[in-house]
Amino acid sequence: MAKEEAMDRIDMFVGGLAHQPIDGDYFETIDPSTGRPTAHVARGMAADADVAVRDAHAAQAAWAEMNPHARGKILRRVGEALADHRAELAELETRDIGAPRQLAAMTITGAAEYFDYYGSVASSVHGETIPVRADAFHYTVYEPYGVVSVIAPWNGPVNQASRSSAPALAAGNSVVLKPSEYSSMATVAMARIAHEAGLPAGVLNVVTGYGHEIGAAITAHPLVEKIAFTGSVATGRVIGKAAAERIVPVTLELGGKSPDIIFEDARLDVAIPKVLLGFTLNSGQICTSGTRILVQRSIYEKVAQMLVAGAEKLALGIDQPMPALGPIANRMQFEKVLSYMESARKEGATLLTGGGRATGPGLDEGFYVKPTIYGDVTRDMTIVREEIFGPVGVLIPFDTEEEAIAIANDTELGLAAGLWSQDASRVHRVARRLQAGQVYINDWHGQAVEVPMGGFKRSGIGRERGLQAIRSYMQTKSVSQVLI
Ligand code: TXE
Repeated sequence: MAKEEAMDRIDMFVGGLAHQPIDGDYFETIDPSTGRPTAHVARGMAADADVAVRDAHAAQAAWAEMNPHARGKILRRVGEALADHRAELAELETRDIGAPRQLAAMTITGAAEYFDYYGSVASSVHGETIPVRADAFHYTVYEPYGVVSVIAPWNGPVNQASRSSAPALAAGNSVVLKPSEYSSMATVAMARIAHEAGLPAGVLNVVTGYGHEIGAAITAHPLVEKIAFTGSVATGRVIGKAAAERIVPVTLELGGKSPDIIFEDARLDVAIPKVLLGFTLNSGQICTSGTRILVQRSIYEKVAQMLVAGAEKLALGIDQPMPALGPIANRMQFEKVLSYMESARKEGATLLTGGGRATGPGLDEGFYVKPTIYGDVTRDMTIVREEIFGPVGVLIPFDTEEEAIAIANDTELGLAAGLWSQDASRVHRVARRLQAGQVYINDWHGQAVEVPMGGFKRSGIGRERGLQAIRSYMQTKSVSQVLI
């Protein structure tokens, strides 16, 4: 069939080479902006995982022995190469997940920054000497674990894969990386580009396929010594159990239902566009999306009107400039978002704008939904409690600071939180009491590669980004000597 022949075939990338699945199976992926098949992706199984982990294991010792400055230099070159291939990678990312082209390009720049930053700090993270007694010498050395499995989600494939892989590699580990079955193309290309830029064969391998097949296999493999997972709470629990079974450390970066609190003294001209971006960027498919919007009652009506007006102006389509929304990244998630909208209707929330599938020229065949805002919600509604992972915000009024904090913390999740106020005491007083791994003040999505991120409560274990992340890919050895 002519259409079939035109589709890309995506193989894995193992030991510096394209790796075809041993069973010979491929599965079809769909371009969410058109609903049409876009590639055949290798369906890796346990035997492929075994090859990848063994190759990673074989390559790791020499990588770890390399002087950290030289290792860092290679990683910085990888960062440059990713930036140089930004257009190619962004195009694949748009086909993988429907990210608008401008946004896709920005996330690739972010991925390149991870390699640049961790390449720069590779030789600066080191142990210490510990004075105990005059006749003894104690020091610590930070050593890599060995092979790290990185399991990535589909909402920002190359960026999230880089967020875990770059510090793991900088620490001297080798990596077996599994992208989501919905978004493999750009990640495989990234590994090839990294290899061409000088990363030795076997140091970064990409295996593709389903989570319960090759994902489970790279989690359970006896040569894997650390796991880094980004994804849903439910799958995080499965990975955590698998890690416990083998007693290997695990970083879990899971979901969120983050509160964004607007106090009556907020600068609304600055706040409104950022609050909107907070729950609509990447069509709301960001773990740190600010989806519970708490508004002080005196400004509630005004804020609701401004947000609705802003949401109604947002353009949809992959070729539209930022802050446009692309489609939802895959059919499963598209149906999930629509089902949350249905639950909102059944449970009696008031639809202020949006709701349902977005249609129009260029949109009808893709998985587009309208940016959506609900009012009159109660704290027990499904859309208030669960992560939707779509461009859906709920408005919740509050009267006092105390009440805002109580509502904000009334969730099992604790990834991010934010507040808008010009009161310099209040912002830090409230920030201290918010149960979240990161707090934005007069900003949203204001993260940086140098600043740790991760979850309180059920939003995860451990931290990505910053120096804390590179340390989490190293284990401490204490050496003690008596001076005889
Ligand atoms: O995630 P999964 P899904 C949330 C979001 C979304 C929901 C489900 O709410 O609706 O998760 O998305 C791999 N062993 N987030 O189903 O299952 C899988 O192949 C090993 C939040 O896509 O968590 C993929 O590579 N691996 C989030 C990765 O896990 C397994 C980002 C994530 O898939 C596995 C994405 C197994 N048994 C979704 N099962 C965030 N926090 O950013 C699956 N996988």
